[in-house]
Amino acid sequence: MTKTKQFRELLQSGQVEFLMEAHNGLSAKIVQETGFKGIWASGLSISAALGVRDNNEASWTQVLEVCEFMSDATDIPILLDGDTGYGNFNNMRRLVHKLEQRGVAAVCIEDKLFPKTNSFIKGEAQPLADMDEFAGKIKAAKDGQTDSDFSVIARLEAFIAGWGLDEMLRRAEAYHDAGADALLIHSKKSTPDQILAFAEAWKNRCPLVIVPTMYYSTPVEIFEAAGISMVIWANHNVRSAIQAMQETCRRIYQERSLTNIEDEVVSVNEVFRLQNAAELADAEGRYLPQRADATNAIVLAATRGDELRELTIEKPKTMVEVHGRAILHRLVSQFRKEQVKNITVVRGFGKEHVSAPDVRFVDNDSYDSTGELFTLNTARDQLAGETIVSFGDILFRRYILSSLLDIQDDLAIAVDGAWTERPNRLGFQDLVETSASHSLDYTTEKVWLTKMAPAFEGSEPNGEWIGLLKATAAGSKILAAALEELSLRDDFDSLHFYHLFNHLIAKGQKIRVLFISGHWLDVDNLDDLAKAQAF
Ligand code: SPV
Ligand code: MG
Repeated sequence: MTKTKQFRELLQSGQVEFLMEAHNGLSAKIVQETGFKGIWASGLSISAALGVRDNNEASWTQVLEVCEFMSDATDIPILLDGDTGYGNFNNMRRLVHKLEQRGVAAVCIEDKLFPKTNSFIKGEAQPLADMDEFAGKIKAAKDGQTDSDFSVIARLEAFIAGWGLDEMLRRAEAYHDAGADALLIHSKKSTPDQILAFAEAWKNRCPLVIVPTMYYSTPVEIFEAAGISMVIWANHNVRSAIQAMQETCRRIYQERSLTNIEDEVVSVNEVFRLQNAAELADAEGRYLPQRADATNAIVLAATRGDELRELTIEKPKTMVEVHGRAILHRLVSQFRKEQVKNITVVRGFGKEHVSAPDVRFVDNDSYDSTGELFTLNTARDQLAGETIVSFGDILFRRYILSSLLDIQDDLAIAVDGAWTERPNRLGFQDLVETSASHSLDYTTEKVWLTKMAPAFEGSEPNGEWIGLLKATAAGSKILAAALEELSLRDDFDSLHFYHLFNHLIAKGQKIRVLFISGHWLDVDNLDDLAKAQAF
């Protein structure tokens, strides 16, 4: 049922109904969760929550924005306290138009002058609107609505301004004739006398709405017996929020600690629940590319790094420090940031000097006489599930790893398309040829590895592999099987990664290429290390 229809049914239900005040999306949601069937978007509360006075200091569009948040957060109807309509009949009909667009079910306007003041501040001193002018405003609002169920309520302020029942009835008649769907009878007395006298005289000719803020001790049965249609609890959420915030602030300020307050405020999980964080998590499952729950990493860190000279006399290059932090530790922390948690490091040279928190170690004790594939093979049983394989001497920007993790092809490698800007390594690079060259003209076409080699003769490579490989769960199985096959070769001890990739390509396996331009380096020698300090 539309919110406008829900509201109309509340007005005409034949029993007393209640609206509870809200002043933002959060409080509106709490009102709805509690079980209330409708919301009073209070001018006093909204202005107070915005930190301004209830004197039309917040512009009407600012109030509208708040209403939109409240409406988006809830399914029950909202009655906006529209003050005096923020201008004349013309402003009023535009307000109605905008409220309908934002899903607000009804508006109430009071017969005072713009800018108004809250009824409980010097009420008698506040001039009333000209009755006919106000009736015209009501008529314009009714004529302007496009949804026939939208409700316009005329609020009478004559009692507040010190007038008697006769003036109230005279005005009520005029506003009723102008088309008001209900009348809000306001009183600032501590007893309900004025309200009850009006209700008796009015004889139920249209629904009556009341705001018992000042005559709060009156039992609801009295209103029921008087035939009141709707009671508004007008400001009690903002008042209770103020009290809670004052107390919490005072305690934290005085105690300089959160210890004692923690049990007295809601948990952050309650905040997330009210924000419906669960729905977003659900939607992420439907709309975002899915990463495996747990990704493994194998870091190949067996080699010494002879060219780093005195820095690797005892420890291998993976433990050489860049800005006071071992390369391995940098790698491990980057993996953790991307939720790659199960990390295996293959050690070799200086293994007793290789350490990192919460990682598993396996050792290639014949590191001196074996190559990359042998080292990887040492950790072959870790090639299960989604896995990153990384050299232990590289540094790279975080996006490179996260982009690689987003790729869902079985095998993917990061390739530097700007490789010619790197120093020549005389045959120690992993140069690649790809199905298309690196281009800044991003297309959706995927690029695949066609060959990897330390040197190219007669053709130009398209880039250099940076030493990062990602395998999906299926890709890990493919890698493990290929390693097993290659391990049967006599020359397995001397094989490199390019042998593995070319072997896979020859078997028809596709290996996806993620092109990057720089933003990484490997640390092979002292020059590299100097560059790494500036990385
Ligand atoms: C409000 O809640 O802003 C009202 C009701 O207009 S009262 O404060 O009682 O005037
Ligand atoms: Mg108000």
